[in-house]
Amino acid sequence: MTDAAAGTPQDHVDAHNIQGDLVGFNKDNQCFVFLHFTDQASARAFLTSLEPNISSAWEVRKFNELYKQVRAKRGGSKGIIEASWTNIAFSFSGLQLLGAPQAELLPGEFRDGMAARAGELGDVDLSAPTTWRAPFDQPQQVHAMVILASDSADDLEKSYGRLKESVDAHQVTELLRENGTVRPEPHKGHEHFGFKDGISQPGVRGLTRSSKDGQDSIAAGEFLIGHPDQDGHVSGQPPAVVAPQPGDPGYEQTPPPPQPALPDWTRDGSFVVYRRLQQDVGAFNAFVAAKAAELGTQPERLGAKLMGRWPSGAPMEHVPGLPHGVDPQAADPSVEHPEVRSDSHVNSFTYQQADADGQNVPRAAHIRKANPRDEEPPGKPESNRHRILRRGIPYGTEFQQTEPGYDGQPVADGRDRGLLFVCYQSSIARGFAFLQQAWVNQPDFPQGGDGHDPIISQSVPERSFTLPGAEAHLAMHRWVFTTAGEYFFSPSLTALKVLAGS
Ligand code: N7H
Repeated sequence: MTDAAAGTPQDHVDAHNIQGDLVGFNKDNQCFVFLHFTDQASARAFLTSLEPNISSAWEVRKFNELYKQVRAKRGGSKGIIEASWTNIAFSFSGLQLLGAPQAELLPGEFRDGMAARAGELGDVDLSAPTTWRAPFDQPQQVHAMVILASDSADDLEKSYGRLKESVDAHQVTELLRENGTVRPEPHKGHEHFGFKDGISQPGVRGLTRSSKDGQDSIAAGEFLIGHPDQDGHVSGQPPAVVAPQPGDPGYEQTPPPPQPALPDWTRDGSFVVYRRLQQDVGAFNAFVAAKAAELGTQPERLGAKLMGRWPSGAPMEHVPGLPHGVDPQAADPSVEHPEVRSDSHVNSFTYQQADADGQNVPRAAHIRKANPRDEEPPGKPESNRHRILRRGIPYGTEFQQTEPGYDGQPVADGRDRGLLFVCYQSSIARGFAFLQQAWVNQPDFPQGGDGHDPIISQSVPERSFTLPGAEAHLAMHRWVFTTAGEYFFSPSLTALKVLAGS
């Protein structure tokens, strides 16, 4: 296993100054509380009261390491050591109200917000912002998102109670509370479609260790402002402009306007995408069952082809150490070989050498679209310029086998379930928005006719998916709908003091 936290002196990241969810709260219970501030003075007073409770990346990382050690020593996981965490992030309107210096220099997509960029994300018709849950149908209202996370539901309520006291004492309005919980056993760690999630995460050089073999250690500047990125360029700084010379292409043209540097206080901060994604489990299951019967295959195998992993999380690609006779795309290899789900195997695969044509993992499968790894195009260096840190959690009730699909109709709370998707990156344009627009929603990425991401692509009512081997092109409906979302900024702990005016 690699020690990615080590890095070189240039990779040093001050974990005490970074909010903790960037390294991953990993809690069974979380809530997202969306706030509206009345005026600058009361917003700053609220922030001053909250600031001592904000958990740093150092605390969360230390706790997570200790938790792992204690669990390995004692076995089992329940109740060994526990902690509750609090973080806060702001929308552009929230930063403006707080009087954040030079806020106008923040990137355009962040200033506009997710709803205003719905067209480029494919959030139209059933995913259009006009259909989003309040208050996200009026996005300027949402000034801040507080994230609370605890091991137990009781502890989460205690944290929420403390937050509520502070909210009420400072004339802050709570607009909405969204609750996320991991699914009950035996589905813990699995999303509502039944797949194990949270397996493949990049390590952040200078901050987190890679916990699994085959997991890339990515430059901190891909996730945090003010650090070298994968190309060695400091995130948030304008790219070096090389003046064109006579004879260079474009010499006669007017050069593009220089890109300003982000304000100093953004250093050690990160942009956060919050997206409430509703999952129509009935429709997904019905599609997989009907298509599998048509193609003469097992529903579980077809579902795994759409995802790129088996529901257990086992890879569909062959991984080192798996016996040669085993074909991981024919049946879940972890049934016979549970070790394939261990840290040394579960993420240890690439695509280009062994599976360029997608016979094992189709090129449009969710995990391959969202992270093509070494696949050409786009190639590993380019793939690694579009990595995100996923920190989401499921919401909603358990699906009952007798439930029908949503059929485009509004869904009552008892049947509303999905993912509170959260991800961190130093540039939303290059991170989440790029993935959604340029790869996931594009049927010709990575190659002509590969199809749409069957899980999260938006925009088109009829989507297609090319299944090599079966030589089938599957027409798919949509099973994931955007029902709310916003872009936020998670400032450093030092910047929180600046924003609080202290
Ligand atoms: Fe996805 N799911 O639970 O079914 N995702 N995702 N995702 N996703 C992944 O490898 C899922 C969403 C990525 O490095 C797994 O950790 C669902 C969005 C990326 O190999 C599973 C939803 C975006 C990866 C799911 C959803 C991404 C990934 C396999 C929405 C970004 C890592 C487990 C309802 C735009 C790929 C794992 C890699 C993996 C699910 C949303 C991105 C099971 C249900 C919006 C980068």
